[in-house]
Amino acid sequence: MARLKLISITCKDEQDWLGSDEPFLTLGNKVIWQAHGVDAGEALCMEGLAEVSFFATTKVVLYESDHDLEEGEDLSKHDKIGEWTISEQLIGKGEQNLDFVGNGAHYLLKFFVFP
Ligand SMILES: [Ca+2]
Ligand SMILES: [Ca+2]
Repeated sequence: MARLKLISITCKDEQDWLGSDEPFLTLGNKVIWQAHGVDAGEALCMEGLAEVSFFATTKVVLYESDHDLEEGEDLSKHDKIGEWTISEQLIGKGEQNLDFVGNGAHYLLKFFVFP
């Protein structure tokens, strides 16, 4: 088992051409974080989020929404920015950085993996 602790996400490039972004992050297909009105250059703290336990690996996907999220909807309708698989092999390796680049956007996620 491992625990994923998210630290922050920085918007380096917005997905929407007009206005600000509404990014959200899923872990194992469950929405665990969402923000509204995000502009390039903004760094958003995620340290208030609960740690998430996982076994072996977990998939993290970043999307940008153009309409309100609805319970149980098909998340693939949203603009997907990128996805990564986080492994428990990162335990004890210190702060990690992952770039999510796609659909015209660029976000940087920082996190730790603890035992
Ligand atoms: Ca969009
Ligand atoms: Ca949007």
